[in-house]
Amino acid sequence: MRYDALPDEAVELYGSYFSQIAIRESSVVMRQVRKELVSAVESMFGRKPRVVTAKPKKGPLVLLATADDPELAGLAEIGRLKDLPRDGYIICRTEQESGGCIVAAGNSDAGVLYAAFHLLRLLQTEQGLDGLPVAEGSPNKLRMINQWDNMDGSIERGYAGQSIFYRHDKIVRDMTRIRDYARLLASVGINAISINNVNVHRTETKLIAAEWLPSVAKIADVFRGYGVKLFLSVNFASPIEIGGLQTADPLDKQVQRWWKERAEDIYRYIPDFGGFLVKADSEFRPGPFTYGRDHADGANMLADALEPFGGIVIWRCFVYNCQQDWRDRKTDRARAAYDHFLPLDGKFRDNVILQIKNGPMDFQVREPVSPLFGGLKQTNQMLELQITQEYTGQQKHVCYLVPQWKEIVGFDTYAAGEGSTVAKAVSGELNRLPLGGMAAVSNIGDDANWTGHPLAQANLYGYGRLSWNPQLTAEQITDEWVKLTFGDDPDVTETVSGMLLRSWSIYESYTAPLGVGWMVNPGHHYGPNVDGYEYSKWGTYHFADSRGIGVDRTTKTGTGYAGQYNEPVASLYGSPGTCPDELLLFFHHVPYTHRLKSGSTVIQHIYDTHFEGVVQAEQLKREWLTLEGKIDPSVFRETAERLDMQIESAVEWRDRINTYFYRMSGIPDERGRTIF
Ligand code: BDP
Repeated sequence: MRYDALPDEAVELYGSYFSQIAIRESSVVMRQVRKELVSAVESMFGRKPRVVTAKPKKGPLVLLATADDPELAGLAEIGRLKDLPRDGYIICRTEQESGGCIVAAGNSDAGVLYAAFHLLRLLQTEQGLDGLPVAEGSPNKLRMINQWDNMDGSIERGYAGQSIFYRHDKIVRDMTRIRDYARLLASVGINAISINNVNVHRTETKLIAAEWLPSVAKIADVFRGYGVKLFLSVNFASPIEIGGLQTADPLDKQVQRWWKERAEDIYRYIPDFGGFLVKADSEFRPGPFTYGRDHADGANMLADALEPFGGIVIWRCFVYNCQQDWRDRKTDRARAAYDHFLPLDGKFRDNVILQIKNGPMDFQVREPVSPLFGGLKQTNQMLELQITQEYTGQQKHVCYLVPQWKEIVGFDTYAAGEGSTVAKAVSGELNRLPLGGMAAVSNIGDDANWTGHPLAQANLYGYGRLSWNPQLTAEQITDEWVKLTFGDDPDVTETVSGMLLRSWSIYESYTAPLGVGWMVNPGHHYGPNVDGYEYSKWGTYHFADSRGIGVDRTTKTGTGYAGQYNEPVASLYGSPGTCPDELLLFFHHVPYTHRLKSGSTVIQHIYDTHFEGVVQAEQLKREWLTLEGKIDPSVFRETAERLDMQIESAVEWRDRINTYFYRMSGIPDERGRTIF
């Protein structure tokens, strides 16, 4: 959204079209389309366009309209809109006698907005308009952001400053930053946001009460202009905490009535309110289990309250026992989501969506994909990703997650034979379900650059683009972001793209090996601590001893988790001979001398990747330094500083992990490098 001045050639080619814009401001969204386009055109072409509400007799011009607009009558291309989803659009060029016209038409106002952003992106990445016509629509009905913001201004797992929504237990008055956020989310196709932490504490519980609803409505007004629906995370125990009731039992008539009244209140203030996001019976949060009810009882009760208004319930599947006995090798946290939710398949109302974390544990650098995606057949589902880098370097390390997310959405669940990808399961296509999509935990705060690490912006951008179109490749998304952010100097684009695309695998190489996860400091989760989570109650173990390491999750001798997958995946993961190297220790307990498919032993792999990881982190820094003078000086400096922190931390990871496993196994490094 820099809208830098275009090169003369582009101004020459397209300037005349963009001298006139025809748009009817029939809604708040269309007003924002007009504003966005006018300011972008002014800044890119160096002059303000003339704005008209009806197509003038003579062109050239840019015409933006919804499908039903009479101005579009007779345009052949427009017919294609009916095959696209509600937020779909087409952009085409017509050359008429009266002059050329670029048409950006959407099935809805939001579609026109996305078309406008698409058009601007083409100009800014200097792709020009030769690729027109384009016709796009997203398979995902919901493309959502979850803020984990608290009203005191802090952000759970936030690494980029304080909340832009709250300060000192109040909603901010100045909404400028929120408006900018809405713009940037809409520019990549996001259409829903929940604005408070899934851990809903006392203060935030009141967001659904009359005291706060007028202010929440103001935030909703801002997002509405950009086609983004507002959701709130709710506390399942609200009827007790703020309703004065004795119980929150979902089958209790008073409780049901209480929630219905809350829904009525909310919709009075926010007529297009999206609905509730719920974390229940998880990590000390209240839920239906307290009353001997299941999660379908809980979700359906809220769904019934919202249904008359078109609202939905997004119910999280991150439900597990966080107080389990670490001495019990059979209890497996990885099994929990599937064990809890699969038996409830088909029992949820149509306006309930289950939101499932990408993996069975918790956003580790490497996990298998949750087997629930391939298990649920009759329940709306949504994929939950984490943009904020809780376990992936906390925005001090560069760790570009789009390649990880691509693997996740492309994972084949075999639920209905080959090709049953997670992307198809969550869009609803696989099981012909009405609702679905993707959600991700935001990585922004009030830092001037939004994300702390300047390169972490690529994760937010990438998530939006991928949730709009899961078919885009990581390379395409990266190329777009780098060009939009830094311009198109090939030295810069090649270097930054290369750094981003390798960064996840570099981070993985110096952290927990072979999918075992969890070797982080407890609590804050930054930096190495091999046994930090080993003897605690969180269900997060690696079982390393002097002979071997890894968690036996096979059906024969282990926890049985591998059996939650459909065939052939269950068998693939179920045997150490076929299990992919990168997930070996997630599924199997093996001796240090076990030979990987790569040819290396487990212990030698640990040494090699940890030495090499530091070399690679240093290489990232060297590459970045070659860009001095070609990048905005403050961005250059901030990134260089963070790369130094990354190297320092990678060295610590290398030394701790290598030393630990050298001492545990007593096996020296084949290459004789120094291990302490
Ligand atoms: C974990 C976080 C914790 C969240 C929890 C969740 O450590 O702060 O509350 O996930 O997703 O990753 O509910």
